[in-house]
Amino acid sequence: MMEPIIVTSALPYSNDRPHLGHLRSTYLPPDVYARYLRRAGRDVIFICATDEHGTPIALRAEREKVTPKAIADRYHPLIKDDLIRMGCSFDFFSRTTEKIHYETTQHFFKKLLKEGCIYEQELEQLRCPKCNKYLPDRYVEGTCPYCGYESARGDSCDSCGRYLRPIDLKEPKCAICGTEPETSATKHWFFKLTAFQGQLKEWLEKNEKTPANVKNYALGWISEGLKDWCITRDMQWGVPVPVKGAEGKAIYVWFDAPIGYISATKDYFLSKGEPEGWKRYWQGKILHFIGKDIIYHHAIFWPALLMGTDEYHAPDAVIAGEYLTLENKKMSKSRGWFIGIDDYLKNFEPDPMRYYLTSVAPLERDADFSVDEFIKRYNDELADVLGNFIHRTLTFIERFFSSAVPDAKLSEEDRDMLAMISKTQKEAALALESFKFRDALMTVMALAHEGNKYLNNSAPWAAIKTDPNKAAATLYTSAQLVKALGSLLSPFLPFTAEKVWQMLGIDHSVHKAPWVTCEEPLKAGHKIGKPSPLFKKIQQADVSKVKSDLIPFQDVGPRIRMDDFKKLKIAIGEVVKAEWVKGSRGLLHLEVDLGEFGVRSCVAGIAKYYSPEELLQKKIAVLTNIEPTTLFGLKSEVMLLAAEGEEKVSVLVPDRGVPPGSGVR
Ligand code: B3M
Ligand code: ZN
Repeated sequence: MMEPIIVTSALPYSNDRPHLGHLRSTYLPPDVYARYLRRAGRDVIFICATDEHGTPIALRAEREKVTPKAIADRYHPLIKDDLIRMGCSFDFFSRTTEKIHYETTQHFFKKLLKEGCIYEQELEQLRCPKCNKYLPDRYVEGTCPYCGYESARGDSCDSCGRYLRPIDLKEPKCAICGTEPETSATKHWFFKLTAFQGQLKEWLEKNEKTPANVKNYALGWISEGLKDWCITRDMQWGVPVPVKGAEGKAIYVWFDAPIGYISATKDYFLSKGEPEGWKRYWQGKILHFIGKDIIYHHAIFWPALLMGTDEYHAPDAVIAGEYLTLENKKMSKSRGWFIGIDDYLKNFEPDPMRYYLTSVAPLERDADFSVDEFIKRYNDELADVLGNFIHRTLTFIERFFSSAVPDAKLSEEDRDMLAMISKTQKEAALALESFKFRDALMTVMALAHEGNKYLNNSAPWAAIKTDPNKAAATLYTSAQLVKALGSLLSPFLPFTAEKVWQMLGIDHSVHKAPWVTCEEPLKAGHKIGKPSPLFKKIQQADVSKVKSDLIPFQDVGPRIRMDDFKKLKIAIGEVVKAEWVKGSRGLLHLEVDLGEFGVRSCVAGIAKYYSPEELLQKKIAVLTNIEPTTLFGLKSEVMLLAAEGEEKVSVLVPDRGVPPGSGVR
């Protein structure tokens, strides 16, 4: 019997929608892989779920004053929908708040306890005296002890990528109220990670499928020495710890999340009415696709848990996608510098992005998304090569041969061209089997390039008049190439591939056809469907629209609400008195007439740019509800607003005559 294979992608936290970085590292590669395996006739399932526990969700809930479950309920369908619309062909997409997940996680915990892999220990924890609660993981923010980054969180540092504990942070603060926490001892449960060092090392060294980036990181950590791992937290939200004396504690999210791979598989088979069906997959090949920031969790923690239970075997491969930058800058959700999948799909089809993200770089290298490069690849490769070849072939067959694949005597050149199909198929399959998705796609695209060249050289539009057999042979051959391209591109460009097969008049889905089908020729006389262009070229005139559709504002910082903007009371005032502030370096003292709000005093650091005379009688914009201060003994009640150019500074002057006191909105 064929070996069952389970493919998973990392479970997204259900507190935010996915963006292109997630797609590139975590969701697209396993989708391409699973799509290929299905067509290669393998017994594969592709499983995912939302990761609904932990401080990321609890904190967000706390800030919004709703329950964590409400946050999870809101994001689960959005995340699932974004990924599915992008073509991710999950067999099942579950949630870690399902009952089956709680049962499975608690079973794991109890089994590991029984096997002697879990022990209890008192531990110093941070506690917020004001919120009156313990502060696990992201409930604490502070300075990273390793790199000095000031916004490190209690579970990791975004700057140096290190795994942290709340007590490691320097200058810790409660993430909810900013209070400096106290320490207090509580009881916790630890997983004996240290006991698995040897086994993990052996597993990694022998593991042939796991790519080098993951292996090297993980072996490095093992050689530095592992520490036992605290797997419980003082918080309500999470899977309850299934032992006495653990009231008020939950299992740590990184203990339960990967177990979600198993419970989601169970959930899938429960939904099919085959409650035992999941087992064979977890006895078969296990392949996890993840982002590089969670290699530790998947190449150290998770395999050790699996080994410890004695019921499972460690994964056969952990494949980590590296980062994607946006226009060469790190993506950042908080600064608004990212492209959400949902935003992308508002204006574009999924396949061009799938093409770009797969072709731009191998998975184990960092890559950049640049709009210029996206347009270039779209136009030069998808439109000019692939789309053009397919469209010309089909329209010539329609025009010259009444939409029937012509019958012809083939030349050696035609046969050489046809031979490339089988070669391409084998090469692409080999690359796909070893997760070299870019190589596989490039191999298939090379076939399109060759086809395009062949069509140009054979010029059937001319040959039809002088040598009809040659035109027929060219188009017969080209039709086979089109069919093969549709077939071989199906893992990468699933929507396009289906359209190609439809236009060829093939009556079944390309996704259900065996992978080697591309080698079966369409018969002479086969009627094709109606051709239509696959990719409309992006014209020069549309480039700026594409840019504004895709690229977010540069670093505008966190968005504010209208309500917050309205708190700023800005008004126009006339400068009725202006003088230098004696003893200061750059200050002017102004008196500003604000009409019905009276004449107000303003001390402004603008003396380097304006003399008192220049400002006198000017109408300028000031913020009137700033906290008053005193500078050099002078009261400053309003704040002058000015534009800061690179070299010049300019006060803001209304363009038309408005009376002093006019509000600015
Ligand atoms: N939710 C972290 C992340 O989204 C986490 C992955 C869980 S995989 C078991 O990056
Ligand atoms: Zn607090």
